[in-house]
Amino acid sequence: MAELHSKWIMHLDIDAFFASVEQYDQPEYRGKPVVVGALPGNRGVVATCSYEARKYGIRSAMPISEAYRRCPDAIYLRPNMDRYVAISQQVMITLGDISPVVEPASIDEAYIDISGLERLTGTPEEIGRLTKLTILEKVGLNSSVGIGPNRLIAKLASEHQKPDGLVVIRPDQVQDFLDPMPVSNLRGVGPKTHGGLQQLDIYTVEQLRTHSLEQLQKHFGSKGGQHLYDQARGIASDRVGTQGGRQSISKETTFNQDETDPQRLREHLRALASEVGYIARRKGLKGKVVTLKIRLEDFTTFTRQRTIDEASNVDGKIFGVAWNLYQQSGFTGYPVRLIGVGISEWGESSRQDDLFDTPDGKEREEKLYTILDDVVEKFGKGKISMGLKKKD
Ligand code: TTP
Ligand code: MG
Repeated sequence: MAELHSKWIMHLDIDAFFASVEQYDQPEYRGKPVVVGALPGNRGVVATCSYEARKYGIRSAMPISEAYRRCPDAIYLRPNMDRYVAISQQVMITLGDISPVVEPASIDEAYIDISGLERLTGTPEEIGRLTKLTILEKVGLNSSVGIGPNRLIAKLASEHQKPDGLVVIRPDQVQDFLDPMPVSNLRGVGPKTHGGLQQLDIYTVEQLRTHSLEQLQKHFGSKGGQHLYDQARGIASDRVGTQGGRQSISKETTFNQDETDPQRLREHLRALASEVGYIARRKGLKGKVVTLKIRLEDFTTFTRQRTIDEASNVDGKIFGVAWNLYQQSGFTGYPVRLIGVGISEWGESSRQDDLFDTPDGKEREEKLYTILDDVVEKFGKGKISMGLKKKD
């Protein structure tokens, strides 16, 4: 009977998203190294690249000059964000045909609750296969799918066999799946936490598991320690749906002319942090995660996040972390089109995620579009299309 109540969460992520769209639109690019981002000879970075280009060691956020040094013969393209946003919507709507409970997590990834679909559709493996095939047939893109008892396992499973992966982890396989993984695969393990773990000689999840909750909390704070402790045991949320209430508070500035002066960026960040702090205080919210957002002149967008020891809505604290993230971002000196700062993961709010209960038909579509709006907002479609028109 227990089986009846167990949850199956699926995570889907499109392979080399921007580059795959380009290869789909231009068949002559297929099977070749394609790099989307800045053009060689300019200052800027790689947004993403095809798997053929990854063989040369090219990666997201790498300076374009370095990518060019590694593979001068690659096809270098500027991003076409309007097209990617349109395709993203197609992906999300197609996923809505598989299950009514779809939560877009970024422009090319989503969590899907597939619990209870076994009777209709088949085993989790069959649902995963069908999903990949449907996305390929309807949207034309390859994806990687992970399925597991919760969000963490689903996400790690989809990352496990990229590209074109399909990995299903049953509850009794979770520990064997996690144990050999480097701790850097876990959520919230940025450079700081990673350094702290290395100092404790913790490199794998199995090693992490030998440390008590108290030990981990001593080193990584009460929340951070708990999060590591839980993840090492495969404990995570299995909720999928729209989030109840606000997920984050953020403010951003778009410059008329790309900004490179660190002092001016610093002043902007300080002002933005103050606005964020002000709104948060009015709402009675404190965030545990500070996010810095940077958009470069080619519209590629990068975020850097840090979890802070104690949830905060203090301007100076938010600014301090954001500025630090900027200094360590690798983007100092690059022309910046937009800079933003936000806080999320509320530390002092009892508001819980509100699962939407399998709505159907029009209502379901409306909810999907509402979620999509959030995705679009995150990637700033309005500004992107205006900017592209101006430039092209
Ligand atoms: P990802 O899913 O992280 O990367 P990807 O789809 O290109 O490759 P894969 O999933 O196979 O590893 O990101 C989705 C898209 O978002 C990516 O195609 C380009 C864009 N992007 C940025 O603009 N900035 C970034 O820092 C990253 C990582 C991606
Ligand atoms: Mg992807």
